[in-house]
Amino acid sequence: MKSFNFKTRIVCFLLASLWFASCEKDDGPRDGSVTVEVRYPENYGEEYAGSVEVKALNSLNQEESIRTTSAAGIAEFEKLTPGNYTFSTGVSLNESEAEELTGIGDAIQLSALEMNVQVAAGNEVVVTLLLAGSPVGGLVIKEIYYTGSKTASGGNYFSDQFIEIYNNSTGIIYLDSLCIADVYGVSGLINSNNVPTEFQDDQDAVYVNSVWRIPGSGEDHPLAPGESIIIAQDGVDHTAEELNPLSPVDLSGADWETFNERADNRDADAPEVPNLERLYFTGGFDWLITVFGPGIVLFKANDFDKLERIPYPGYEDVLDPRIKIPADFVLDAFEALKDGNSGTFKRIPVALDAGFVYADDTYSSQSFRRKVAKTIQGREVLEDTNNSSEDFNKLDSPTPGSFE
Ligand SMILES: [Ca+2]
Ligand SMILES: [Ca+2]
Repeated sequence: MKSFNFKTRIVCFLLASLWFASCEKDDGPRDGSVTVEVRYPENYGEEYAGSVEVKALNSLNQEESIRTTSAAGIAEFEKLTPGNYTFSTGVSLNESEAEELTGIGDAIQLSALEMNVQVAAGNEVVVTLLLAGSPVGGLVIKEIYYTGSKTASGGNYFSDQFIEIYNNSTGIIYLDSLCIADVYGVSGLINSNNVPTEFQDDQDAVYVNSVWRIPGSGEDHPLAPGESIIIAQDGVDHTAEELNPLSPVDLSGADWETFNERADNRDADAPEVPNLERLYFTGGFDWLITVFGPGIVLFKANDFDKLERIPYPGYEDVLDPRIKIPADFVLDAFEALKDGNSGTFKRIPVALDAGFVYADDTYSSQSFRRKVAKTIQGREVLEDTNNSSEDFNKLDSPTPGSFE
C-alpha cells in the first residue's frame, strides 16, 4: 500500500506538472500588439511620417502608451492589454519643413485619430493614421494673356485674351463664388494727360471696373491641386479662318467665358463654353482687359451687393461707379503696366502685389506665366511672393493649360 501510494503520488505529481505545463501552453499570450503606420496627406513630398509620437489610449482603464515612429513611419505597440483603443498623433511642421513637404512655406499643424481599435490577446493589428490639416497654399493666377495678336493684314486682334487660375495648394479648392475683376486706372502714359489712379493712396482696398463670378452653391466646381481653369474672353478657336489665323490660341476648350449679354448681340455666346456670372460691368462689347497692361484680382465676398460703390473720379454723373474691394478679400493679384517706366501708375496695393510686369508691345502675343518654384510628386508648385515682377515670366506665346 505504501509503495503504491508513493507511486500514485509520483504519477499524480507528474500528471499535475504536465497539466500545469499544458495549461500554461494553452493559455498563450495575454497581450495583443498593434503596428501603427503614420502617413502624410496626399500630395505631400513624403508618404510616411518618421519620428513622430503616436499615443495609444486604452478606453477602459485610460492607460496611455507612447511610441515614436521609425524613419519609415512605423510605430510598434507590443504587449497591449486587450481592450478598446484610440490611436492618435500630431505633427507640427515649421515653415522650412512645410516647404520641403508641400512646396509652400507656411507652418502647418497635422493630426490623425483612429478610434475603437479592438485589441485581443494574441492579435496583431495594423492601424493606419492618415494625417490631415488645412491645405496650405491657395488659388493663384497662373497665366494672363492680355496683349492680343496681330492679324495677317497688320490689324489688331484682342478677343483671344484669357486668364488661367491654378490650385497651388495641397487640397481641393471649390471655385464656387470665386470672383475675378479688372482694376481701375490707366497702365501708364498712353496719352499725355494720363494720371495714375486717384485711389493710389488707399493701400487697404482695390477699386475695380467689372466683376465676374464662378457660379455654384459651394461644392459644384472642385479644382484639384495642380489643376487649373481657363477663363476666355471668348471661348472659341481664335485661329479660325474668319477670326485670326495668326492668333496663338484656340480657346474652344476653355472652362469658362465672359459672355457679355447685350440686346445687340455684339458678344457671341459660345454654346460649348459655360458663362461666368456677370456681377458688375462697366466695359463695352466684351470684357476687354486693357492691352496696355491690366491689374487683375481674384477675390471672395460673402455679400457682393454690400461692397461700396465709389463715384468715378471726375465723371461722377457720366460714368458708372467703381467697386471698392477690401484688400483682405483678395486671394491673388497680378499687375501689368505699359512699360518699365510706368511704375508710378501702379494700381494694386503693394501688400497684394509689390511689383508689375510689362510686355514689349501691344498685340505682341506675349503672355505672362507664373514661375514654377518646385515640383512635388509631379505637382508644380508655383512661385507666389506677392510680387508680379518676381513671380512671372514673360513668354513669346501663351501656354493655356500647360507649362510647356
Ligand atoms: Ca465674351
Ligand atoms: Ca458660352
